[in-house]
Amino acid sequence: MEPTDEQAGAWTKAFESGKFIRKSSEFRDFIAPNDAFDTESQRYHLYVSHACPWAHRTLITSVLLGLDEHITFDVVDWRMNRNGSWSFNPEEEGATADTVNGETSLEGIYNRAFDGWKESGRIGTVPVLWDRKHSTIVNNESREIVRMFDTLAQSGLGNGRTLCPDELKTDIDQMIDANYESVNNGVYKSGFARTQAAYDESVTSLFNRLDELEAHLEGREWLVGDGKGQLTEADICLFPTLARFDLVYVVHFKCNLRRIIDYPNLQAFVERMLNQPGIRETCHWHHIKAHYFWSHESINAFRIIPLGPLEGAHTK
Ligand SMILES: N[C@@H](CCC(=O)N[C@@H](CS)C(=O)NCC(=O)O)C(=O)O
Repeated sequence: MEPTDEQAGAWTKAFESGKFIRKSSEFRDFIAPNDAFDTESQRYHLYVSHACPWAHRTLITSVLLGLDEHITFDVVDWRMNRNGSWSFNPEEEGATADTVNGETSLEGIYNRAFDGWKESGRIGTVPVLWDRKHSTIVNNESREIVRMFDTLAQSGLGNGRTLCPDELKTDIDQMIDANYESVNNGVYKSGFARTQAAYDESVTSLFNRLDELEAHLEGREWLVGDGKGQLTEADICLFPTLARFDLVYVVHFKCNLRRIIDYPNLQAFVERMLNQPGIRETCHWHHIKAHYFWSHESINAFRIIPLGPLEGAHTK
């Protein structure tokens, strides 16, 4: 997807002001019954990094919807190379080979789906949802992959559960939107800010939103729904960021006004999520911690990985 002139202008302004700008995802097809990307078992394959909060959303969704037997996945090495690319390294604990296409790097997957990808200077991100049938990428935007997994589950492949009931869809989307810029992307904007003003702005809005969420979760278990709420996509989209917060973002991205452990309701939310069957197994703390501190030389030149913290989601 090429940016419009208007977007390009806005990006230039944001770049000059020292702000971190996330590029939009390129592949935006959807799985739908009887469509080009039909709902079929064992047809789709995920490429993920266990370090990546966006990819983590898709694995959690697959587990909660009981899609594990229907969607296969491979895991890249936690080391992201200097140019921002991912590779496959089955020698690394918790990582795998590319079992579908036999590529050694994620770039190879993007190149298969998009002729001239390598020459385009783009960098392939995780997660990637691959279609074995058409040998192409269906989608590389986590929020949309999460939503289309619900479609797969509704077609009878999953355990009968939905994480996006029709009556809650508007509230779920509003909650995901409200957390995206301030929290999910907010930690990155804080960490990669190149001016004091850009950093101050991101950290302030990040913690304002965390304060709001702390208040919102008073007497509730989940973000959306009546009473104590019910587990939905809104929780899945927030959790990976909160789970990485004390372990990585507080130090590495300088998000240090408070820790999640200092927010009783947010900490209880993280623990509640970790206690859902199968979710703890999706949290690979070594991949998470080592990835960030090792990969971002621009903000951690000597790649020193801190020893702590002693307490946090990773110890629960
Ligand atoms: N909007 C995408 C963002 C995905 C993303 O940025 N993934 C990161 C890992 S956390 C990545 O692969 N980055 C590679 C790079 O930017 O070089 C989504 O939500 O799926």
